[in-house]
Amino acid sequence: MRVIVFGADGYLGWPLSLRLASRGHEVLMVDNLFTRRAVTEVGSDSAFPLPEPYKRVENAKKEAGVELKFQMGDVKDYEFVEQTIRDFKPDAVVDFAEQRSAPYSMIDVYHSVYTVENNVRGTINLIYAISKVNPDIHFLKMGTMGEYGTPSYPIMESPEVEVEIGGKKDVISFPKKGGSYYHWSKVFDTYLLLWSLKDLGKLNRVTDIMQGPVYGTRTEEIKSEGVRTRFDFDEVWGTVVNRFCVEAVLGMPLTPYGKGEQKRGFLSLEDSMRALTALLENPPNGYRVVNQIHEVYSVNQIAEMVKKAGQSLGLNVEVQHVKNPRVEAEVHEYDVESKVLPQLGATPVKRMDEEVKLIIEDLIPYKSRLEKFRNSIMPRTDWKKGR
Ligand code: NAD
Ligand code: USQ
Repeated sequence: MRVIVFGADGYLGWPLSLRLASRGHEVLMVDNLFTRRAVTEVGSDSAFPLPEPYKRVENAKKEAGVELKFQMGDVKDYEFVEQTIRDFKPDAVVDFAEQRSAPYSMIDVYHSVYTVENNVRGTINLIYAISKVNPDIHFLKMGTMGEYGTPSYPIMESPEVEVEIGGKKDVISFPKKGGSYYHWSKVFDTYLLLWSLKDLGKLNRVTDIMQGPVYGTRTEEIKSEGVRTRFDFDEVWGTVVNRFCVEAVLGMPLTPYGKGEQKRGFLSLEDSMRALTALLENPPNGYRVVNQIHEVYSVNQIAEMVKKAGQSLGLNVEVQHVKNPRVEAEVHEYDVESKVLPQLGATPVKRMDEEVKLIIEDLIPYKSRLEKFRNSIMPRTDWKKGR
């Protein structure tokens, strides 16, 4: 296959590019390096040093024997997007090129507007460009499990559902409720994609993935420092499992927010790559929604796992609940249907309790680098007051 990965400099885009290229696919990586700048803006950096994109491509060849191409560019620029797709003639387009931090989207009005504009504009540009160049291109769009919110009804793996309102039945898009301006931007992406395919006929093949938070440092291709992916841990960009591992290494108490009983569906970086590759290598006819989660845990359960792993490596790990800066349910149901990936044989090969130990082992040699960003770790971005 020929695949363009938009957002290829990021946590998921880099390992996916490596995975696809190592399986013999031809990959064009595109990124505007927004995340690098935005992480610096909040006073932090990736845990592992991140070479410039062209250097990363060189390292991939030298250290992993993998051939990649990188192109600087912005998905907000329609002419660039259409021309890139026209020139490369992809079979599939992957879209990771979004502002992906919920806290970043809650800092103030400028960050909220930036998030929604960047994400929704990029999605509409890609819809139009694919439609104009070749509507048969498979559009693999990364959404998020947080689009559903935390409802008490089961979260079906279906784009639509039949409802009865006022005694009349009809079919509507599956109900969604974002928990941040970021999550709402993803809800809008999803509804636009479904409508553009179903009602407008602009696209013929879409996979819309509802992914839970990803954790981990390693994949089959990432075995040396020059090809590591970025790894965020500050209060704005770090996700919970990765943050807890850094807190453990730095001897800071782990920070479950509020009661810590909030649950999410997690997956390891390696399992995420396996699932994305299976979806790309098995494109749908029409619209396919995929709930990409493997392990459902509460934040308290994760804290216990990281504590145990840290202690087994000789670290002194405490857990200290902090006031929840977010507006979210801290106790809720989480009944998620996930059939598509098991049907494709993409079943998980990693377990969180084992992986967190490896993450901590990978981070320990970078302790003095992490120390420099210690002040960026405790939560400061409050959903109601901003930053
Ligand atoms: P990331 O921030 O590390 O990567 C996103 C990349 O997109 C960055 O390199 C950034 O520079 C680039 N980008 C942003 N706006 C762009 C634009 N306008 N033009 C070109 N490039 C642009 O994030 P990630 O963790 O790799 O997430 C990738 C995707 O997966 C996102 O859509 C995110 O919402 C989704 N997702 C991530 C997770 C997770 O746990 N990391 C979980 C669920 C969903
Ligand atoms: N949390 C803590 N303590 C912390 C950090 C987080 O208790 O120190 C809690 C949060 O309150 C939340 C949960 O952990 O309830 C998950 O938070 P997170 O920061 O790990 O993840 P989130 O903000 O939801 O966003 C991440 C990615 C985003 C992706 C999303 C998947 O940044 O791109 O869309 O995970 S999901 O959560 O399923 O929507």
